[in-house]
Amino acid sequence: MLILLVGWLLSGIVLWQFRHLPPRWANNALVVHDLLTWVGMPYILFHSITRIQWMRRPERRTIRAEAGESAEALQPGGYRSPTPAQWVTRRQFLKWSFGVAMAVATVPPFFVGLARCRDSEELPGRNGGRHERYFIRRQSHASGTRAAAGFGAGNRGGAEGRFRVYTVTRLPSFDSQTWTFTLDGLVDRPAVWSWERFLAIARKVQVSDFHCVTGWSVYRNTWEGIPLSELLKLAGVNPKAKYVKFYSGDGEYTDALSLEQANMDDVMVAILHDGKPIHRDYGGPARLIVPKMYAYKSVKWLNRIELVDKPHTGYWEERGYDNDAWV
Ligand SMILES: Nc1nc2c(c(=O)[nH]1)N[C@H]1C(S)=C(S)[C@@H](COP(=O)(O)O)O[C@H]1N2
Ligand SMILES: [Mo]
Repeated sequence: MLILLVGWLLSGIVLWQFRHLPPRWANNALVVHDLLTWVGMPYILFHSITRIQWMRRPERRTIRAEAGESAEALQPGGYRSPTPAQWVTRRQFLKWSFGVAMAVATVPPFFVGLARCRDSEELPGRNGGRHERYFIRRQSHASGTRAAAGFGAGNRGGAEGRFRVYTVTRLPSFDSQTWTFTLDGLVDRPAVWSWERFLAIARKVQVSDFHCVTGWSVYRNTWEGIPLSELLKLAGVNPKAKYVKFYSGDGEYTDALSLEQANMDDVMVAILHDGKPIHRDYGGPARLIVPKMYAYKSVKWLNRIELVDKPHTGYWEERGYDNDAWV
C-alpha cells in the first residue's frame, strides 16, 4: 500500500511539475502512474471491501468449538481458529473469487493497451485488414520520406516514443474506393477529392514533436502530407472566413483553428508517418497535425475542412480544454 501511494505521489509530481523537469521524464512517469492506477485501484477496492467490519466479526473469522475441546484453544465466546482443513470458508472463497475477478478484469487490459502502443514502424499490416491494404498499395510509391526520417545505413531512424491510441468513438474504417476529402464553406472553389486525386496534390515533409496534454510525447516524427496553407490557397479563402473547422470521419470529433493559426507553416494534413501510411488506429488514411499545439487539435480520420465565420468549439474544448492549445 505504501509503495503504491509513494509511486503514485512521485509520478504525479513529475506529471504536474513537468515544466521544471527534463522533457522525457513525463512519458515514464505517465506509464508508472497508469500502471499504479490500473493495478492499484482494484487492489485498494479489494482491500477495502474484504476488510469491512462484517467480514471481521469474530464469528465469521472463527469456527465454533466442538464438544470436549480444551478450553485453552478457545477464544472468548467459545470460538476457535479454523484448522487447516477448514481454511477455505465461504467467506474466503468469496473473497478470493472477487480478488481473482478483479485482477483478471484489470491487469490484462492494461498490458493489452500498452502493447497496442507499438512503434509506428510496425504498424501497417497489423489488424488493419482490407482497409490497410487498399490505402498502402496506392501510397507506397509516392514517398521519399524514409530518408528524411533518418532510416539508413546503421540507423534505425524514425520517431522516438509511442503513440497511445485515443478515440472517442469506435475505430472507424474506410475504403479507398469510397473515401473522400471535402473542403468547403466560405471558399471560392469548394472541392471533394477521391483518394486517388487526393494523392495527386503536392506534398511536403516535416519533422516535429507530438505532445498529448495528458503527458506523453512522441519525438522527431517525420510527417509527409499537404500543408494546410496550400489546401487553403487551392480553395481560395473567402474574406468573410475567420475560422477553419475540422471534421473527423468518425462522425463525432471536431476541432477548429483561427485562420491565422491554420496558416502556420507546419500545420499539415498528413498521410505518411516515418515514410509509411498512417495506420487506421492513429487516424489514417489522413490526419491533421498541429505541432505547436497539443494533440487534441490533431484530428484523426480527417475528411472534411470547412471555412466558417464564427468560432467553433471542438470536442475537447466543449469539455473544458483551451481553444488555443499552445504547447
Ligand atoms: N477523431 C479523433 N481525433 C483525435 C482524438 C480522438 O479521440 N478522435 N484524440 C485526440 C487526442 S487527445 C490525441 S492526444 C491524439 C492522439 O493521437 P493517436 O491516437 O494517434 O496517438 O489524437 C487527437 N485526435
Ligand atoms: Mo490528447
